[in-house]
Amino acid sequence: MFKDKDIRNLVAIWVVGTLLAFASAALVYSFYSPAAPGGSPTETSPITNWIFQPSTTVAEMVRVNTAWTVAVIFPFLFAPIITLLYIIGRFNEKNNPVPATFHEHLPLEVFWTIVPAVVLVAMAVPAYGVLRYMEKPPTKPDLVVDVVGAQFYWQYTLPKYDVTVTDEGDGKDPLVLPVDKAILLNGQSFQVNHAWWVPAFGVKFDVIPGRINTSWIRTKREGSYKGQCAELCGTLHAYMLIHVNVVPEKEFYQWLKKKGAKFPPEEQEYVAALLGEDVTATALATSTTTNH
Ligand SMILES: [Cu+2]
Repeated sequence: MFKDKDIRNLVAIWVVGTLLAFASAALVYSFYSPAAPGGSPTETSPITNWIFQPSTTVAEMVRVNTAWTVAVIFPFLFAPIITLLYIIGRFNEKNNPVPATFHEHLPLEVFWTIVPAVVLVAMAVPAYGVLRYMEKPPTKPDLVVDVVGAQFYWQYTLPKYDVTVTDEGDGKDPLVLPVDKAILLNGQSFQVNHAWWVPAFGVKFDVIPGRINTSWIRTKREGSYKGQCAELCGTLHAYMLIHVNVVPEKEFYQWLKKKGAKFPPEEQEYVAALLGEDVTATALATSTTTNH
């Protein structure tokens, strides 16, 4: 017969299920513990080599949101399984020869309608906050990068400097970006849909022929970041790897220079000073080129 003791046991089971859920969330969260100082952000231990250290606020928010979602939904994994095992043991024919005859239980029906509804809201509200933040690109970006997906490589153009790089997936010609700058990404595609996905940036956005999709990043740490096309786009989809080197501003300008960048007039003096060059020589060289 169903007794008060059974109610107590079932409540205990759900409490344990919830605790297990929060323990799982803490475990998920701990996998992302910040990289050691000076270590590469993509350096991972064997157990976490499928996870990248977050390098942007967006990626951190995604990480927290993942742990929170796990904490909220995992009771619904653990508790019903333990409940089922308890009921199989406690109420089988041998242990419970005279079954109870009651049908329906209004408070219980109300309880298990309201609780999942509350859980859905508890997941939706923070997730929507993250989504709104990641979908709001900076109004005055420090740098604009055109990201073009092709079959089967990535091409990046920095229109301000008239520099284009092609990442064939081998990492020989990576995209180089300055650290801690608001960077707007304009995504396009030549033939078919691709998705530019760099987990450490918390960015995965579709690049689609005939339209421009935008995303943005502001990285907190220097390092070599890796990503991958995340849209099944054809035979060599798996080889559309992404390589992004995030470097200090000076190194970024050195890279631009090596790539034959055309610096806009208002930036020339700043760049020359940063790179420790003779300002007048640079200005002279520019005026000579414009005269021709
Ligand atoms: Cu692709």
